[in-house]
Amino acid sequence: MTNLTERLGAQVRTVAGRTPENSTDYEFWTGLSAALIEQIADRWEKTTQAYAAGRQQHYFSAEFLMGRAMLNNLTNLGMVDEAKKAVSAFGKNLTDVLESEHDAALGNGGLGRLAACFLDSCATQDLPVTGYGILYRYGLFKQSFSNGFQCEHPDPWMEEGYPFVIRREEQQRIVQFDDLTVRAIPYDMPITGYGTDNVGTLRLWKSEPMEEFDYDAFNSQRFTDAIVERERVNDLCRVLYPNDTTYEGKVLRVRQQYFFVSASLQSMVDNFIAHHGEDLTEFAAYNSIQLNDTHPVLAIPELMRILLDEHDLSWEDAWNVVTNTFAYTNHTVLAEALETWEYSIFDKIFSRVLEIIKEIDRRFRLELAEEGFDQGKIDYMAPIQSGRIHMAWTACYAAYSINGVAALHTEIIKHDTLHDWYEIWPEKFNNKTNGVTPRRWLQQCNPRLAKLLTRLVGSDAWVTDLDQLKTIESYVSDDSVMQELLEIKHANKIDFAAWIKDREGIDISPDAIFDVQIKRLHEYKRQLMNALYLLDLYFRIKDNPNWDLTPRVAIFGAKAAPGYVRAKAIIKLINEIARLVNNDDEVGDKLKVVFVENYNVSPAEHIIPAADISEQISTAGKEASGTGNMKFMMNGALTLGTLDGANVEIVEAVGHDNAYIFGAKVEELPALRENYDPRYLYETVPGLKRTLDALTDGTLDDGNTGMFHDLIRSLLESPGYEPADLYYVLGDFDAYRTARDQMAEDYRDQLAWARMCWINITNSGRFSSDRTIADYSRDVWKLDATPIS
Ligand code: 26Q
Repeated sequence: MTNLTERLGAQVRTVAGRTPENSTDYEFWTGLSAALIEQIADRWEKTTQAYAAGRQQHYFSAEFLMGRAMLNNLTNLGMVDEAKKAVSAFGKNLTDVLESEHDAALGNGGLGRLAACFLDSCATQDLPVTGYGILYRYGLFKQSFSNGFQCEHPDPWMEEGYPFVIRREEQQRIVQFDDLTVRAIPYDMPITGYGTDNVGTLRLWKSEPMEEFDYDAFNSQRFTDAIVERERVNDLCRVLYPNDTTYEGKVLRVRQQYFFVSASLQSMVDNFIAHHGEDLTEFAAYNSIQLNDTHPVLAIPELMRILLDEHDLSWEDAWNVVTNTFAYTNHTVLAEALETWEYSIFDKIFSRVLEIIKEIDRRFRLELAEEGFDQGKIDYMAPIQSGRIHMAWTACYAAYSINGVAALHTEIIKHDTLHDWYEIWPEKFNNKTNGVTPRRWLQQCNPRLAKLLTRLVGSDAWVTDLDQLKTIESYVSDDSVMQELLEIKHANKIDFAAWIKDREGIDISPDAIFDVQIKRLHEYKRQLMNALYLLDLYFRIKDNPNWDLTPRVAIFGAKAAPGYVRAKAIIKLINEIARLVNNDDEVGDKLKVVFVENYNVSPAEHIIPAADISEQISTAGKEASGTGNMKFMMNGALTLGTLDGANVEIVEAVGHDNAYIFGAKVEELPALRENYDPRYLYETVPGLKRTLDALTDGTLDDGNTGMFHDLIRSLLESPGYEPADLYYVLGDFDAYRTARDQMAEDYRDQLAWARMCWINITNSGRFSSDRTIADYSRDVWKLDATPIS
């Protein structure tokens, strides 16, 4: 069959067991997915075979935050219009069908979404790169609010079937723990690229019991033991850990890590032997592995184990392979996020791996002692230290490349977090500023703007070469184009207002400034400072009911780790502020506060194209890069932010006139901290006292939990082990307010505003993940493009 309508009809019948006319949107989604897989099957196999024969890159990540797959695949294959027609032939609407897809939320936030953008860019550039991770049965928890408090619910995202992963039964491997043996079954997801026949792969591993049923045990008194044993294995991949900052030493988590790296390495080694023979000393000539943070660092001792125990290499030969195979990306400078594991855990569940780590540690100590380093330094840097295994230290020792994710962040790891390693091995360190895919984050989520860009560029070349946008920067002085840009943003805001009305039941005016902060909830990201600004603004409106201010809508989206009490308090606070503000008739449309429930990839695709302001207000030095900041920029929102992470490079690209930058700089903070007195600011900064007092004087209600008192305490009192207001919220508050007030004034001049937006859009080229991947590929991975046609 050639016609998509016919194929779709047949697929829907197969899935639904009834006529397409009476099938649901979700059944259409399933049917359309099947038609899509059918379309790419042959090319996918051809790509896999082509990549298997040459030098390959492998991206190891505990998280891939893929979001929805359908629109991305349809766009990449140039099938959107065809799909629209096919779906409407049965009286359905493609938008509804697309909206019925679940998000694959196999990640927490930035790190997992970065991995997804990278796969998109690798496929688009025909690069032989494969992703490896875990097929979690439950993705990141679903969030709901109950009386303003966050509640968490499981997300069984593929329970109703998910056609975009294919089980590869015949490629299963066995992963051996001391106390447990499991089968690892790969589920492969095709990764299509834009304008190419190549189809890459994301390989997600699922754990299963060695035998489906232990019949002997079932047929005896040990029936329940057999069930428990089965569940122990199934538990392995059951859930994604929802912490994205504070490290938690859970045994199940380290099992997950070992499970997926062991299975992945086995399949890589087998592939090497099949194509290049038994001499594994050549392994690194054909394979390189990027470690997405420390979560897959166990791959280092595990590859040693495979080479030593299963292929009889000498320690020296094996270590030579390993140190030419691994590259490590660091994503954080927060001390509490650095992964270390208790020695005794390793001893219990993979003692052979521990033995190997001990030998790595012994040789490390020897090597440094020979170089004349003092014992204190050696003890600090060694992989094993006071009964704990340091994953980052191990990675730094073994990896041939160590990179940060934005220029500022790389400087910080070189001179602070990892400075001892930098002193010894400066040549390993490099920067790879993050990027985001312009396919999903511009072309697909903002079709109106995409159309304008294509018209002005003269083609869709910008979709795979975002630097092309620079060539249309000069339209900044063409008022009719600027007018068109304003109309596009306005139309996006109308769509978004309807989406919010439907989802949250709140009316917002598309004429207001849409001021957005969407990201995980963390104290360093300072959603609290944003909330305090809104409360202060509310009081100023109440003081001055005739104030002719530009109407504002503050939009939040954020999940808090379930155990992060203070983050959950901030969510409750924002919801209470929303309740206060949104129900005050005197305030009306001047200010609305919206907290989007269950923020995820697909809500982001609705929010970002409608945003006017991108809040990027982390304490300087704390946000490694940020990637939301880049998505907003591409869609013509202005950054209101600190000089942190990639904001620094965004300002470099657009100039200070086209962003709102405020607050303490990273190099100023130590001196500012010396005599820092948040209580004095509380007393003296106009409006601050009344705003903070409102948290505890009955204006806002924390449901008698005491959580708002705790927030105040965190700002004003030191618990002893850390200073008061660790994230400098009160220190930056006044500068933040000034910048944000100024922004709202500037918004009145719409043409001038449009020009700033245009400069942002047309200078966003360097924040395409295509640029990031080209950099990795050239400097670190040493890969050649491998087009199949
Ligand atoms: C570690 C141990 C145990 C359980 C969970 C974790 C864990 C899981 C996820 C630790 C960290 C994460 C995620 C971190 C993350 O998303 N970092 C962000 O990475 C982005 C991509 O580089 C950057 O843009 C952000 O600045 C950074 O915060």
